[in-house]
Amino acid sequence: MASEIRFLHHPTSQPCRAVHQLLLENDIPFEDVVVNLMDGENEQQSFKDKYNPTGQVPILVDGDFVVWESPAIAYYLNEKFDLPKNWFGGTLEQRAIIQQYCHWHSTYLRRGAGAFFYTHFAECIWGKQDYSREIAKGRYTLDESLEIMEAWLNKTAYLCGDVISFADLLGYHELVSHVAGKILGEPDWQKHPKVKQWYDALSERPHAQEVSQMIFAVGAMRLAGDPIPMTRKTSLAKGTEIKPGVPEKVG
Ligand SMILES: N[C@@H](CCC(=O)N[C@@H](CS)C(=O)NCC(=O)O)C(=O)O
Repeated sequence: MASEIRFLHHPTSQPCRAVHQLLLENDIPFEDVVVNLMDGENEQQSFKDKYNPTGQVPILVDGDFVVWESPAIAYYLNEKFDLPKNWFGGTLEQRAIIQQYCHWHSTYLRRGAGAFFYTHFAECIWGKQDYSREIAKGRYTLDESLEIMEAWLNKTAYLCGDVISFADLLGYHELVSHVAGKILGEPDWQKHPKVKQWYDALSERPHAQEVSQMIFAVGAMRLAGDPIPMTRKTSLAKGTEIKPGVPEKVG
């Protein structure tokens, strides 16, 4: 019997949660491997050599085969386990639109993660300083993304049509972090009612809450003013930095 696939992830990570939910919703058996992003396990050269040169999660290991980047992992699962057609599209057009979303997601909505990262994690890593420019940049990208999502959701119930696809899990879990960290709230929902309706529907899906437990706990800790025990130097959202300059404290 083939050995189980291994899913390397961290529950605070948006793309990890999207893949995690796909695995659970489809009853795919897997070994659950949490990578300790908090102390930089993923920054060890041995980790990068073995799994992913970027040091990021999620990562999927299937025997000798390793794949990273959440849409690529989800696509691999879709093909390997012959998942229902809704996840990656049943027609050429649906497949193209879902791919379109995945590319848009990583260059637009994902970059908005800076608003959450710099509000809640940066101080724990680099100490108190002015992160307002980074937060503003993330916030701007997030607002633009919400506008685009609202327009899509005005036409169809889900981001890529009338059935749920992997695009929805990606988009949903990106917003979950912002909700947990109170970056997004009532004024945003009022401006984007279709996004809110979609977000609420996604929240009702099996496993949506289960995979989001830790990010809500982390959001609550930060809002209570508690520091997160995180010492590593790299960003949770690489590429969101306005300038790579890191204060001396990092040492
Ligand atoms: N484009 C990647 C993004 C992955 C990503 O941003 N992973 C973050 C967690 S949310 C990470 O592993 N960060 C660790 C680090 O940068 O040190 C995907 O979709 O899989």
